[in-house]
Amino acid sequence: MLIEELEAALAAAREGIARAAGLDELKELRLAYLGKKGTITQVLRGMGALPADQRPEVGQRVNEAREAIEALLAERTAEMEEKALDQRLAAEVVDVTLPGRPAPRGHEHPLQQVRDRLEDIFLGLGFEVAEGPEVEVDLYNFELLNIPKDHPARDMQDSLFITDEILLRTHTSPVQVRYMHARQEAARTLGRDPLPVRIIAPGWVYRNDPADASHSPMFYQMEGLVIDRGITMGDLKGTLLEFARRLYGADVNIRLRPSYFPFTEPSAEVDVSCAVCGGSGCKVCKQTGWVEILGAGMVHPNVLRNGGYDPEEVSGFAFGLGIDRIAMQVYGVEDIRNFFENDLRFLRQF
Ligand code: 2U9
Repeated sequence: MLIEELEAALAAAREGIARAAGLDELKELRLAYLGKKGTITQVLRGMGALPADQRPEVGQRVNEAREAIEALLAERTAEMEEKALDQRLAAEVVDVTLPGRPAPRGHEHPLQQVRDRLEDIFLGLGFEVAEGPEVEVDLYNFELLNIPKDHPARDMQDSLFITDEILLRTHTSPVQVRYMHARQEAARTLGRDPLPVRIIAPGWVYRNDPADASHSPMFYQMEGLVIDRGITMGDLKGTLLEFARRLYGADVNIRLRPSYFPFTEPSAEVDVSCAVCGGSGCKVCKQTGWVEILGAGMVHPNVLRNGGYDPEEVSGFAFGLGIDRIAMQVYGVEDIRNFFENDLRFLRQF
C-alpha cells in the first residue's frame, strides 16, 4: 500500500519536474515532495505503522525515491540556470568593437588665438613675455608713466577706481614699469645687466566706457618695450614693419603718422597697408588703403628715469595695440561685444 503510494508520488514528481516552467516552480515541487509536509516525507512517517520486516525495503525505496527526485530537481535547476544565464548574456551583450561616442572638443577663444600668434611673432624677434597685476596703484598706472594729475584718463569717468589710489589698470604699461624696476633691482643686488630690455606685456585692461560695437569696459591689450644703448626710431620702424609682415604677409608696408602719448616722445600712430585690397581701397580700409593697427613712440625721458634708467645713456621705443582690434580685423568681426558674450554659435567659427 505504502509502496504504491510511493511509486505514484514518484511518477507525479517526475512529471511535475519535467514540466516545470521556472525555478520558482521547482522550489514549490521540492516542498511538495521533500518538504516537512511533503508526500515522500509523509510516506516515511507512515512507516511506523508497518510490520518490522517490511520496513527495510520500504525505507530503501523511500530513500531511492528521495534521491531520484533530488537528482531530477538538480538537473532541471542547472538546466534552467544555464538557460537564464544564456539569455542574460545575449540581452546584455556589449559590442566592444563599436566606435566610442566622441567627446566634444573645444578650442581656444579667438582672442587667445590672436594673442598666441602675436606672442609667437615677438618671441621670434627676441622679446620675452612679462605679466603683472590687473588691480594697480595710481603710481604705476599713471604717475610713473608721466601721466599728470590733471590728465583726463585719471577722471572717474574714464577709469574704474577701487579707492582713490587703487584702480583696475587702464593699460598694461605698469607691467613694463614694474619690469624695469625688477631689472634695476637685479642689477643692484645680483650684479645683472639691466640691458637690454625687450618685452611684450599682454593682458586685460579696463576703462569706464559703456559698451558699444567698438568699445568694451574690458579689453585685451598688448604693449611692447625695448630699451638699450643707441635705440632709435629706425629700430622702432624696422621692428614694427617686421611684425606687420609676419602677421599680415611679406608684401605689406607700414606708415607712421605723428601722434601724442604722455609716455612717449615723439609718438606715432602706425598704419599697415590693407592686406585685403593691397592698398587700392576697399571696405576694410574704408577706401584709404591703410588700416591703423597700433600706437608707438620713443620712451619719454621722464619714464626712462622713473624706471631707473638714465635717458642720457639709454633710449627706447614702446608700442601698444588692442588684441581685440587686431582680432576684429583679422576675422572680419564687426562688433567687439561678440568676443565677450560667450555665444557658442559665434565662438565655434574660430
Ligand atoms: C612704458 C613706456 C611706454 C606704450 C604705448 C601706445 C603707444 C598706444 C594704445 C594702442 C591701442 C592703447 O590698446 S590701445 O587703446 N597704445 O598707442 N602704447 S606707446 O608705451 C609705453 C608703455 C610702457 C614703460
